[in-house]
Amino acid sequence: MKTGGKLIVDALEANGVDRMYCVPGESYLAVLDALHDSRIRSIVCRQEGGAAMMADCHGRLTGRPGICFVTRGPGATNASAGVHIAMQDSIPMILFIGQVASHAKEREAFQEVDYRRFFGDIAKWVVEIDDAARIPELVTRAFAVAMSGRPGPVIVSLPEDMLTSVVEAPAALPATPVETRPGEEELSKLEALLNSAKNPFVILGGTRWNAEAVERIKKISEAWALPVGVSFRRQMLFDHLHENYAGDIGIGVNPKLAKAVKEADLVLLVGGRFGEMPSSDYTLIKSPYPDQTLVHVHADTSELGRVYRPTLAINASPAAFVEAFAKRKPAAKPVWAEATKALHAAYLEWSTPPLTGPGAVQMGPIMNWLEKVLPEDAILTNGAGNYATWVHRFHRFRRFATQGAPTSGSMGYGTPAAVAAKGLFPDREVIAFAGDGCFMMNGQEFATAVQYGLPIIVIVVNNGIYGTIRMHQEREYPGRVEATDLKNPDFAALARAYGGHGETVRETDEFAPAFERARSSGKPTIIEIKLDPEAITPTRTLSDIRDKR
Ligand SMILES: Cc1ncc(C[n+]2csc(CCOP(=O)(O)OP(=O)(O)O)c2C)c(N)n1
Repeated sequence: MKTGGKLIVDALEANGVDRMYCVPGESYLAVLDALHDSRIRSIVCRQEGGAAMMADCHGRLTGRPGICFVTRGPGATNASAGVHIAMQDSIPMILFIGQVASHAKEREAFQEVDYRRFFGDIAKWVVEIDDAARIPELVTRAFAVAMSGRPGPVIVSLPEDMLTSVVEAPAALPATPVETRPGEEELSKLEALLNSAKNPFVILGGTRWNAEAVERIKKISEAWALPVGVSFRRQMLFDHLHENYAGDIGIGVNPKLAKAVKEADLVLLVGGRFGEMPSSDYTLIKSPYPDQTLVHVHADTSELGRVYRPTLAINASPAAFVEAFAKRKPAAKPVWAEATKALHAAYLEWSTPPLTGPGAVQMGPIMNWLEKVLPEDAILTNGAGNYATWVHRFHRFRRFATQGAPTSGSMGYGTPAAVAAKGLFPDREVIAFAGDGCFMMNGQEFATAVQYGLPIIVIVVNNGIYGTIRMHQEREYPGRVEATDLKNPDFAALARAYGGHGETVRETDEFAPAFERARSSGKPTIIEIKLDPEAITPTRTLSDIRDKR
């Protein structure tokens, strides 16, 4: 006989969980009590949005569901920011919510929310467990749903009286992973299409990749001399210094790369959905009928034909697909080999930062310096804002599990994501990039880094504005600035107030020593870079945009 709380913790342990991210609530005290005697580590956060983003980054870097616990009502609604990210990004995650007791349900009791309706459009599955005896079944199913097909967030609602009830229940068994493999027939069709193509192009995206799969797609690209691009914020899927790497197809795509995708006769899309952002509003590949011959590989049948009608649909996870296709070799030396090299040269040129720009701090040389000193396995995280361009365009990602960036374009992600990443990989360097606006959305999780002794480095690129929106505002409504100016705290002092290390960079040359001091401090650090708001993009100033120069 066990309590519901104990059964939850047992089911988590059976599924290999070693940590969970939470903000406590009186609604799930029975789970916290059971955790007290378990091997699972609870990482207590400062706001549920941050906790859910940590769980998302956990899922992103490990492929296993990140686990998050929050309380009902306000806890759940705060956490929804992270749930939406996991949904759009196809990340496995499970959010457990303490729910009101059964006798109070349907009366709009204190903090009562109907989670099936609230999360209806932003979660993969929502379940409320009314009978504690069914916890082993339903929690294990939550793992299976979160990880299978197109991964995503699952919500498990836990009525308070269910958690304290004492029942007899079967022992939980771990979820059995489902692999989706391509058939030989599809592989032969793809082989034939590639053998008759003139200028094919490969796009990698989505999730259900791993380090081995990333190595395999590299070998495939070498065997076939294929140019490879990555979808928006999926840069960790291909070594940027490999001679077949063509660049990232995201916001502000390299025009030469966009042209290559548009003019390709065959596009092999592995894993991603190639949504609105990477497709430049469905112009690089037209929806629903592409100009190119499209081969779409996806682990979920419902994604095949949803946005684009493919010539050939292959229902397989990226990892299973590359394993199977690695055995196929070209019939003759590919005619496009030289074009592939030219695309990489274009990428190298595109990813070389400008050395000058307005103001006393130049981001170009700072990025160049970071490229020299950051190890290949460093993990970089960010949220949303124009500052992210510096990371996406100029950081050359080399390996799998080195990126934490939401394709949903959510601000506030970088700091909590870095906390989760550093906890998972304490021996690796973890750098969060944030704008001043972005940092202030979940900057309180810096306290979590301090509490757990996780020496992340947060680089706050402070231009005193919600820069992206100011840029759009100046372009669409020149000179009519409204609601985009920010008065910020002293970020270095804020870091010190939290118990971390703080640095302020007012000139370019101050960055390198500040970064080295951050490294040797052994503490979580904020490095504030005071960036001139005119430096709104690597190549254009705010005034240029306003004056349409
Ligand atoms: C949660 C959330 N709220 C609002 C937005 C809209 N938005 C996109 S970028 C941006 C401004 C980002 O400002 P900052 O972090 O200071 O970076 P900057 O653009 O100035 O480099 C805003 C408000 C968003 N993407 N996500």
